Amino acid sequence: MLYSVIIFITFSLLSAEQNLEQGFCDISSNSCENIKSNQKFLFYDVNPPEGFNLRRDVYMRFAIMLAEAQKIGKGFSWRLVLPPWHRLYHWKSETSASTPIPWSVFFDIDSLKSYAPVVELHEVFSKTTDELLEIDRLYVLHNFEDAFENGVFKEKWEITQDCNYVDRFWGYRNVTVKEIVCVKFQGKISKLWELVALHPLDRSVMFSHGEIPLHDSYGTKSYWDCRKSMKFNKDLTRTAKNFISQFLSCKTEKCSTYISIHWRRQDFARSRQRDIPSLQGTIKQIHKAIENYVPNIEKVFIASDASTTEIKELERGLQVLGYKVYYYVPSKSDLARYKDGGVAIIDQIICSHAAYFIGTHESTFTYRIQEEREILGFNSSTTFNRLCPHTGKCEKPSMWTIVN
Ligand SMILES: Nc1nc2c(ncn2[C@@H]2O[C@H](COP(=O)(O)OP(=O)(O)OP(=O)(O)O)[C@@H](O)[C@H]2O)c(=O)[nH]1
Ligand SMILES: *[C@@H]1O[C@H](CO)[C@@H](O)[C@H](O)[C@H]1NC(C)=O
Ligand SMILES: *[C@@H]1O[C@H](CO)[C@@H](O)[C@H](O)[C@H]1NC(C)=O
Ligand SMILES: [Mg+2]
Repeated sequence: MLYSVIIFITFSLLSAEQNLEQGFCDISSNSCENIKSNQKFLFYDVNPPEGFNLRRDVYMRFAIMLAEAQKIGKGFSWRLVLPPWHRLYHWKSETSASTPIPWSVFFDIDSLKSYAPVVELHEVFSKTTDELLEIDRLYVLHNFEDAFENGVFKEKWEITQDCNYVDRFWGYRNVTVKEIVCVKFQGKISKLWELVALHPLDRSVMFSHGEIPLHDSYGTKSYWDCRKSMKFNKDLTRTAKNFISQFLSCKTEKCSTYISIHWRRQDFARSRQRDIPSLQGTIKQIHKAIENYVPNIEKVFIASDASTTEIKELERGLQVLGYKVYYYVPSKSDLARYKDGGVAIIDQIICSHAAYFIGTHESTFTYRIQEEREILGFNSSTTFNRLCPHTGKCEKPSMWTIVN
């Protein structure tokens, strides 16, 4: 399926190049400029309420879509534009509120580029001679009302008349679009090539609600190759490593000196009370895990979005049992530099290197730590552990182990 679509795209690319050789392209648009550089741009955005870590998964779907197509298509010219980070629901501090943040603040762009053909939006801006960046076509994706037709899930899409796109364009006012197409969509992400192929002359397309298409295959080698390329920004890694060596007495990748906990609170504690323990329950479970699995450890690192009051209470409870408790509190200047997103990543890196990790059930923040530990080569039994509710069942987390 993917194969036939790629052939179609290659054809359309050829015809555009022939047009160029014959010396015409649409002067009224800036497509001449783009044809010259022979690059086409694929933009996307994600449903505004989604958090940082779910967005990382959406990125992987698109990055894999382009990387796989690039493997097959000769002269592949699409570039994935990294959508700037803007006004995320969980980002409460002032430093994160104002301007859209490029991916380089959080990730190692060279490493991303080593896996997939990606560019930052500011790189696209710098190639745009007009004052306005005008995207050729925006596909606004939305779900079918009923995912199951006669009880079966079928991949499909359908162009519809109406849909809402409240202009956001990652917070930029100087980005706009020529045409908007509304599409009901369900299925794997590579199926988006069918939409792209509808208008072979488009040089730039955008998909809104990028979270709707699914991974072509989750947990495969391609998945992990892409995941491994998502290295963090070097400053963030250095800051996390300094903390680990200074406070947690470890200078190696796989530490044996501390245990780490991701204690997800806030909206999670409110909406998923049945899945998480009380504060006292959390203390007991940490104590029990240490006794059972890493009895020589006395240092506990806590990553959490809890209020300071709650964290202090957890700290006191653990201190009473004889543990030393650590958590990362950014200085004012670190917060200004790394923003809420970077601070959360530093928490994730510190959790990743611990001898033993306990996460929060079905938190994507926890999932990303688990993947990081798989990449570091920890025994999976030290990674796929969760805090359990006070009563009722406590299913073990699914083990998504690495494929090299
Ligand atoms: N610094 C820090 N921030 C956290 C921590 N846990 C959660 N957060 C913040 O809260 C956000 C959590 O949202 P998501 O990234 O979507 O992850 P999630 O809400 O746990 O998972 P889902 O809602 O199921 O997708 C993070 O992006 C952080 O901004 C933590 O341990 N440390
Ligand atoms: C749009 O505005 C931003 C600043 O708000 C600027 O950096 C960027 O270059 C502008 N884009 C274009 C195409 O002029
Ligand atoms: C991983 O840990 C488990 C439980 O401690 C142990 O049984 C298993 O042998 C370990 N696996 C490896 C590959 O070390
Ligand atoms: Mg979330």
